[in-house]
Amino acid sequence: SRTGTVAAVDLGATSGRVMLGRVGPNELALTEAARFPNTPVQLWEGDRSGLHWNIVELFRSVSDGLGSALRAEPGILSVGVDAWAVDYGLLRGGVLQGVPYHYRDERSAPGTALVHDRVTAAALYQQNGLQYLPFNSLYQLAVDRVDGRLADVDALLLIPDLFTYWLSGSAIAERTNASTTGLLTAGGAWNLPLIDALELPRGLFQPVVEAGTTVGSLLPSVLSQVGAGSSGAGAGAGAGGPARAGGPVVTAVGSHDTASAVVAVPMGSTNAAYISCGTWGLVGVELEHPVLTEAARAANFTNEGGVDGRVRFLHNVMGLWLLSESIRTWQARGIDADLVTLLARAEESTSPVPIFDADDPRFLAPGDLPARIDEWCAEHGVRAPLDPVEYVRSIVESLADAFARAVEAAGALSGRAIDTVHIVGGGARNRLLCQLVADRTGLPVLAGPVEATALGNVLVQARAQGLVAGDLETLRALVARVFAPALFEPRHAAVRR
Ligand code: LFR
Repeated sequence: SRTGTVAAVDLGATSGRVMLGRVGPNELALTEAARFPNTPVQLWEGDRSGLHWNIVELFRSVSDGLGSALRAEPGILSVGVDAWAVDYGLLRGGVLQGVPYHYRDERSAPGTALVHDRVTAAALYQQNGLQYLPFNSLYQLAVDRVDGRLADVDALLLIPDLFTYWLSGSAIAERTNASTTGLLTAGGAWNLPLIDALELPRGLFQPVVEAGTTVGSLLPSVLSQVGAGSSGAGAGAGAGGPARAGGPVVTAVGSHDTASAVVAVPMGSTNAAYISCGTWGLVGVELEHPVLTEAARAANFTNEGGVDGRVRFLHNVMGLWLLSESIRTWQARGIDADLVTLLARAEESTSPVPIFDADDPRFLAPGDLPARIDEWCAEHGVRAPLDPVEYVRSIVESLADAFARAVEAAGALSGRAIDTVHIVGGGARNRLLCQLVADRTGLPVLAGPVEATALGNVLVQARAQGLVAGDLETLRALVARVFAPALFEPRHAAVRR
């Protein structure tokens, strides 16, 4: 076996990055080639302002980032893209039609009734095992159909698949992310009876591929655009090992960012729970088979597709969005608010703060977040936080509370005796959060890696290239050796409300 380098494109709801992963039998190193903001944009649509992804700007950032990556390491073997779930672009004859919507856009509001009038929520859960989120693709598509946006299109590509298409020319639907549309069967095929029942055009849906599939090569037009003509990309045998003639291939990875993150959670046992904490806090366990009980549906637990056919049995908790959207609110008002400073002060403060329900759907939409916390407090007869430090502490305490409840539910619903909680993603950097999750669950918390999503993306590509071999447990053992997590022990027995 050999050592080689792959590039992971990882797009989150607030920022994206291109990471180089150098991988060998006993080696796993991650370096950042580029990092860029992902800022949504409001566009007037005749009677309201719609919230969209600035998708073309994002693609330019990705291309520039791949250019930097290829200059740093001309021998990159493969490129893979992961991004947030659910959202999609619509195409006609290979050309993007319209600007993809952001899942936080309010247009999807009527979608729930449109779908549930045809198929009940309980029947849907039996078929797709998904937790109810008002923006799941099938609800967005029901609205698009009624609004006429599906009339003249012939393909749907989920966000990472759209980037894969623009990089390689291949139109596919990677299975882990396709599972978040609500339109996939448990077996991983497009659910044609459901697609027909919702009167969605069958032709929109692209062939489902598994993570690890080579879908094509970087297009010559992309290579020349990034300043790495195919001669350049194929010629140099850089430090990463022999280059591929003709430039890197494009590999389907666990293209749902959460699926890639779960690949790199250094779990050592089936009794470990994970919290993939970025914009969202995805809390759950990995299973071999879905749990489709009425109790799981009532607790709003999802069975999303994982890499290697695993099931990501988890619940979406609001996540660091509560912090980022609060900061955005304060800054828009000219209040000098810096997250690092506020978190440091929140860690020192000891004054009791209100614990609100971080699961409340009122926190979904963009806008004044602190005002909605105030509203929740007023409705529940508790005092609202007084200043940004108290808000930050209140948010972190409330997230830890919601995480602990979700960990407990994940164990109970899946029949696992949870003994460890892993926190990966940006939240693993938040020491206050990690400690509070340990305290509230009464379980040891293992924090890190922060870049789990990029690592999972890299590892699936590396395995496809033969740089590493083995099942997810083998890959996780490698992560655990190289990125030893930080341990937070509970300071007291579990706090349960
Ligand atoms: C996390 C994530 C979640 C998904 C949400 C919306 O980035 O992908 O898993 O529920 O974003 O797509």
